[in-house]
Amino acid sequence: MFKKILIANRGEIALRIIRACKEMGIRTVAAHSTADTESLAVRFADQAVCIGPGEAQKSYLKIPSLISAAEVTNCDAIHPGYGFLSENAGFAEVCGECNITFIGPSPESIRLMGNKSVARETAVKAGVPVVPGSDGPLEKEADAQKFAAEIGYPVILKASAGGGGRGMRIVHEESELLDSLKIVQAEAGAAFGDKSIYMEKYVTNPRHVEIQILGDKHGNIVHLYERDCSIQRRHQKLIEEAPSTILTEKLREKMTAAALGLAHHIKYYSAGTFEFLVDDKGHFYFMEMNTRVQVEHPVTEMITDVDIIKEQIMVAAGHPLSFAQKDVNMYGHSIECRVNAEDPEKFTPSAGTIKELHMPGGPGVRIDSAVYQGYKIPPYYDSMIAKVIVHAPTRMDAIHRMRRALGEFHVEGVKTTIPLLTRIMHSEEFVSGKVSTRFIEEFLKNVPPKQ
Ligand code: MV4
Repeated sequence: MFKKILIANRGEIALRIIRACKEMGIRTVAAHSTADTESLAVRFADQAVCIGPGEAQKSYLKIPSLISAAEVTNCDAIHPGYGFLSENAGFAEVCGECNITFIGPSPESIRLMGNKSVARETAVKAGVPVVPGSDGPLEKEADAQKFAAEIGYPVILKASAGGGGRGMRIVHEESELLDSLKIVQAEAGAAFGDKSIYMEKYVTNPRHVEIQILGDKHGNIVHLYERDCSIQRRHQKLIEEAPSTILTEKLREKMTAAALGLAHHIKYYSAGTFEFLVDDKGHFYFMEMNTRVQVEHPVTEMITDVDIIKEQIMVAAGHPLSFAQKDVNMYGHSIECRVNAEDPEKFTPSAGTIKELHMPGGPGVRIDSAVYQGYKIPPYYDSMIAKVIVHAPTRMDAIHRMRRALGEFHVEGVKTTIPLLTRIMHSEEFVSGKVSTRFIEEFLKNVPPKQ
């Protein structure tokens, strides 16, 4: 097993990894920016190394600084968390060359799934359903017109190097197609240095359902069921839950089998997530794969009792998974609310100092957070200050528990999304399980903001 792990991340996920390491008897080094000197990760890790200034480009994204930090502190592995370098194949490769284990999948898996067009073609080869669309990137304008006419409008243009909602555009009719193509190409070139674009039929009002998997380096792969992440705004998830209210047992079996098939096809190891769209007829389509641990992983931990971070560390060290598929059960219902420090109506960040803080507790409530009373939120990073995760026997019990937990959450000094989350937890739409990727848009339209 590893003796010491460098954590190449910050905030609640850095703390989550430190907690797993402590329980496993592994020492930790927090690599941090000057903006995070007062962070709980720095305080709770065994050691800390400053790797640069607040701007992520000069610290959390700076590969040479992270490798040096790992070398001078004698770390034998690096955990990248999510975001930052977690899906950077080059970083995973450099770690390997320096004899430091990257706690994640192989660089080849990251590269393969990082190109969304290649990921789509790979899914097709593995027999996993995808939305009708172009086989590979669009080469010529005429191809784009031909494909769109074949599959029918609306279509969606996506940058091969995009993902997570970045670099995509919906096209409603033929007259918009060529202009849209040029815009997405230019945007993709500027943002990713890769202008290649592919096309899909646009699925209206879908649900976002993802399947969590875990694989080891011996070819064992298990799934940990699904998460429904349909409640998002501008591709930022607000609420996640498991199980999904729209999966029948039959559909769940098909989707988990598809995820396992694709994972075996690419010889995947570590934690990973297959993202699917599900339409109102119960058809599901592979969208993309996330080759990292995700923000919303606690929802899965609550319903399965599997510690995803510990398993990720174990398999990175070459150990087999500690359990088999037959040992995994799903029980009860879990909901996660992301609490962001932002104006909940305008969704603009609200930086500042947390003057007063009380976080919820009690039965079935888990808080993943790295803030404390007196903490000054740095302006450089995302605005999430806590995740409130509940677990209860039924979905309605979980909703009651989340209402209770949000009611106990008290923050002063910064505006948060707690009032919006509370309103959603009390809304008929959420309670009835009729969520979709248009939920927030419709919700904010129908329910005027409280004065
Ligand atoms: C789509 C789609 C409809 N049709 N693809 C957004 C994130 C990225 N992973 C894929 N996304 C979408 N791809 C087709 N062919 C709609 C979305 C989408 C979406 C998906 C999940 C959750 C929220 C969303 C919000 C807008 C668009």
